[in-house]
Amino acid sequence: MTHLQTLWPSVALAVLAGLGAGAAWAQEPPALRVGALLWDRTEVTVAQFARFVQATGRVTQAEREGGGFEYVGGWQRRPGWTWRQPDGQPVRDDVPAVHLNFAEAQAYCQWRGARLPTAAEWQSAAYVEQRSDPPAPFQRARPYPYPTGETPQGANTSDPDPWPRAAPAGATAAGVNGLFDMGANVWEWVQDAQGDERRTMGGSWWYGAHQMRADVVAYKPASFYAVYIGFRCVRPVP
Ligand SMILES: [Ca+2]
Repeated sequence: MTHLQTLWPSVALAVLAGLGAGAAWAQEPPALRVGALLWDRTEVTVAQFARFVQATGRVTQAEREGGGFEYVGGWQRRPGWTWRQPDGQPVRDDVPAVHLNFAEAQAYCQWRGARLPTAAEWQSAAYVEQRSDPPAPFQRARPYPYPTGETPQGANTSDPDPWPRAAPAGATAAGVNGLFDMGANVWEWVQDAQGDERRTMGGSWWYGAHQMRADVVAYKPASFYAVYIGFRCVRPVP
């Protein structure tokens, strides 16, 4: 590979930004079209959330309150565990941003000109293949029991797999509609409310594959934050 080819992605983005396409556009995370929406292809990462914090100065509730939570025979607060360091240790910046409550997830999406999906939108994208010519084994218009397809294979659950904790973006198998980690890795906040609680979708690396299924209904207090809860954003197709 030549030096020029190696530089191509960053040069292309820098040139486009310089031409007035806009830095915000250049920094949009990879997205895929499903129906009328563009979906973040992966859960929002530490690197992506860092841009929001850099731009807004936002300090999260987990940071203010001394760290996020992990479930070990009950919810335990973990000092120093925040979106910057989900497990309290320096990490690569393409793991999911977690320890974020519903309002923080929503604020991030709004900053990007996007929003959190609804549960119905999320389920449509996660379980019903909508690409016109999907790669095998996926078939257009077919509903699947798991966001990974007919089986949960390739997802990051608590079942044996290469990832003891959260997996980096794009490391697991691409699922229905080409999206990564709709099933497992981290739970994903969506808009649907029940009193002071908000719904979370898809299960996480802490759970077995059953939590990835479409009939699972899970709500959490909107002000809660934990090592297993992240999110992704959607926006209308321009
Ligand atoms: Ca997920």
